[in-house]
Amino acid sequence: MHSLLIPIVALSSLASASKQKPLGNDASSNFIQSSIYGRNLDISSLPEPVTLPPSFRYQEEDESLFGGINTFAHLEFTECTKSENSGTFDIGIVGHPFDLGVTYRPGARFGPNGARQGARRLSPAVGYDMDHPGVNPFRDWAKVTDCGDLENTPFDKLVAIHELEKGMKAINSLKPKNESAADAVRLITIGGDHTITLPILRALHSTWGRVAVLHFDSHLDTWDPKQLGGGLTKQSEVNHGTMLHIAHEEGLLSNNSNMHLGSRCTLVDKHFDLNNDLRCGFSYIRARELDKLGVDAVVKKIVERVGDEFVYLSVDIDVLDPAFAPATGTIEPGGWTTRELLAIINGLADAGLKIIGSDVVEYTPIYDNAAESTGIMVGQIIYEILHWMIKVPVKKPKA
Ligand SMILES: [Mn+2]
Repeated sequence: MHSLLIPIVALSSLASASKQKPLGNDASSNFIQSSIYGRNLDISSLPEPVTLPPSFRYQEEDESLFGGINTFAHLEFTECTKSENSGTFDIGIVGHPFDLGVTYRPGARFGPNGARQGARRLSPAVGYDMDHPGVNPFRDWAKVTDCGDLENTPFDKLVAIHELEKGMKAINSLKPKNESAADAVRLITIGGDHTITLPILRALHSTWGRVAVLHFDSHLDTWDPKQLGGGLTKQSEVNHGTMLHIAHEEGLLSNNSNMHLGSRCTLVDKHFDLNNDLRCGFSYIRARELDKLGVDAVVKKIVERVGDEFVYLSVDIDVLDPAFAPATGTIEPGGWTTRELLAIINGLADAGLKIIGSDVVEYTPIYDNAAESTGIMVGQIIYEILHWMIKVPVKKPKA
């Protein structure tokens, strides 16, 4: 109570002082009179409920930054797996709370909610930014929604992966809201460990066919299950280091246009890992090459390789240096900065690469710091990907 009174007293004495002794000319006097210092501020006279002045208010449908139930960037929630919601949105943010496929630190199942917490400061009401002049990706041609998280069992890895695939297929079968702009809904998935890319690619295959995977990751994730996990059981074969190998074996990947970006991992074998990676249709740009090439040359190399193919973007946040993304399962020092990653994604959007879907995976909130550095960064990456999808509407291949 006491602390509340002090500023009010201070403000009123300032106000009366300015009335008695106007500062300078009339203009500056009017300026002060029209500011909060020119009035006798009396909290008891404020209208109930207290509301912000119009310049600070969001549109009627917006939640305030702290009001309502938390969704990604305060977007509307849609039950995207339900067929009755066909034609109601164009781009969905969907969570996969799954981490049964990790080899080191567990906990990525809490990533989707952590990312929503990290994205609290983003909102359709303040959707413009200085790097994308004139574009608010939440209020452009596309209706963007938060689809919530997909059900999956914590008791059985293979069943869970099947459930994720089923959920993604259900969403993928919906018609978009703006069919004149794009003829399929597109999804940005929040992981979850990196295993989830496999059920996603399986679900998208019927719509897009083989896709070029742009894989931002410190690791290769094309390891042969026999090499990583020993191939002991079906359960052990599928994990967050083998899913791209399996996706290749299943014919889900482009023959020769896939790329790893930001690679710098340890290898199990002197030759086998890289040979198998090449066999799976990947080339790579190592993390350390960025310093010599620069962002523009990296973008150019990617564009030349991918060309006109449909692109699936998979961002494992361990592509970043642990300084920027400490809250992840399998850390590798020596990675890219957040600014470099965002600039590369922005460059790919400007080049018009045809992005058909995306995921941002391996965020494990329990290892984040008190400043939520990693969670906020995940939100920002998704915002950048959203700009890409808005900029490049994609048509399905003709049957
Ligand atoms: Mn990975």
